[in-house]
Amino acid sequence: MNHITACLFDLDGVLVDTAVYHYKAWRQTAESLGIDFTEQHNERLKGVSRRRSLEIILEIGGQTMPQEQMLALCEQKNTEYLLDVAKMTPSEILPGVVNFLKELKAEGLKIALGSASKNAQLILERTALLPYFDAIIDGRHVEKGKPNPEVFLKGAQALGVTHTACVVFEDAVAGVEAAKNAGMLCVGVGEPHVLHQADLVVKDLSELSVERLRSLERKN
Ligand code: B16
Ligand code: MG
Repeated sequence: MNHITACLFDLDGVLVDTAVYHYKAWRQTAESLGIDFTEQHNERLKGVSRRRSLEIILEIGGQTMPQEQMLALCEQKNTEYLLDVAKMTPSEILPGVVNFLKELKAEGLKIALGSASKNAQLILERTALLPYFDAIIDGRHVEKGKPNPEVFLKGAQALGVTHTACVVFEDAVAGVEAAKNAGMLCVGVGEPHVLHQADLVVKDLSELSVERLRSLERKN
């Protein structure tokens, strides 16, 4: 294992949590189709692209529809979702995030975003997190969703580092798989029994420090 010089962060569930806004907007879409979409169903959408999210909702309702209508519904959902994103402030940043990003910067580590969201840049702007990032790879730049490693490999490339110099921070099972498929170290943010493929699992970023990353590097 190389010396860690770069950190790749997932956005939703790691730096901020907009799952409740996604849920509100998707529930409206589902209701308009007569589909009962519960909070438990919403768990299946975490880390998944907008398009795939709609496919899952249709699967839940046992429905199919033409591509054009799917595109229109994705647009409509996104318009609703953006009404809530527009109201976001730095108060919605998850615990420990700002301190950890500041420490990484101070220690000279590079920082990139690796998110499925096409709204990632806007969310980073609303929460004042954008200045910490050296590169942003998001839903606008990738063709294959997680667990495909594309988003993290492109992140490493944008930072000019090799995959073995990267550690990924992820809250979704598909995201942890994407990191491992990229041959990178992965810190899971959430429950150890769910994110068991990660090299280390924390509740939130307040449990992390550069020293903890160094000890992870020594173990691998
Ligand atoms: P958008 P992440 C993901 O963000 C969310 O977890 C997921 O629920 C959402 O469907 C996806 O972004 C696409 O978002 O509709 O804004 O393009 O966890 O990869 O940062
Ligand atoms: Mg996530």
